[in-house]
Amino acid sequence: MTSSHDPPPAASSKRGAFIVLEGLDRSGKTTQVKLLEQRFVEAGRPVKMMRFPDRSTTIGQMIDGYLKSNVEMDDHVIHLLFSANRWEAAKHINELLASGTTIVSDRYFHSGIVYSAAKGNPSLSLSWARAPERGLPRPDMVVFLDLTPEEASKRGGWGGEVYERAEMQRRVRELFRGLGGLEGEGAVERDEDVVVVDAGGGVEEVADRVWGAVEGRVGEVVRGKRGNVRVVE
Ligand code: T5A
Repeated sequence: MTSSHDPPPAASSKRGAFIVLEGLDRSGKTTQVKLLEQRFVEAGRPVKMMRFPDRSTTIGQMIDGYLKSNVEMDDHVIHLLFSANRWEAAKHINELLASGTTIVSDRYFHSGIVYSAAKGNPSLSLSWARAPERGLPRPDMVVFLDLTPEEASKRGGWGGEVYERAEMQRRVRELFRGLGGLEGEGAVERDEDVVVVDAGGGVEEVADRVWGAVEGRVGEVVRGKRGNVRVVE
């Protein structure tokens, strides 16, 4: 059950909203994306849940092998595969949004740039990492579910994949908080699409915070105030 805030407003504009949830590994993204999807379903609004990486494609299977430490790859190569995995879905994303379907996505390109930059490879900066993402459909809002690596690691199943190490997760969190306008360690330029939401506490409590963060933006999209889908610049 979802509630405490108003449901998504009735549509007066044709296009759907594009909302992305980001966060550390095991921060509760999948749980919250499902609850957000349910909120739209209950309101009778067309909605589609997506997740990146999409491990079902050929490229996604290569990514899966890397994440499970079955294959080694150069940092730039795996970065470009993650990006290619989004480009595989770009046409479908645009079609869904244009047909009025709202997309709620479990990770998207901000994970791509932040996780790669968090590796500390001097030839893989945030700006280098962003280049292959340029031209992808741009989300209307990106919610970073903020949880400390210590709290995330207490949740089930942490530690099995290649980036699930405390130091890596700490750097990822700092970069995301920097993008969201909160104090981070390095000079990270504020990204106006990113908002930081506290992911601590119960599932329903977090769901209400997420909806509180996105409902205004969803309303703007359905009232036609945000125009057509823009692209990542
Ligand atoms: N990556 C990804 C890149 O490097 N570049 C990219 O471009 C992209 C897209 C895999 C890795 O790929 C990297 C980032 C990652 O390291 P993934 O498949 O999304 O990415 O893997 P995870 O982030 O680990 O995804 P998970 O599904 O495992 O975690 P979630 O979705 O964050 O968490 P969720 O909802 O499954 O919950 C985890 C556990 O916590 C419980 C749940 O029941 C579950 O057991 N839980 C809570 N417990 C207490 N309180 C709450 N509020 C809770 N919410 C959930």
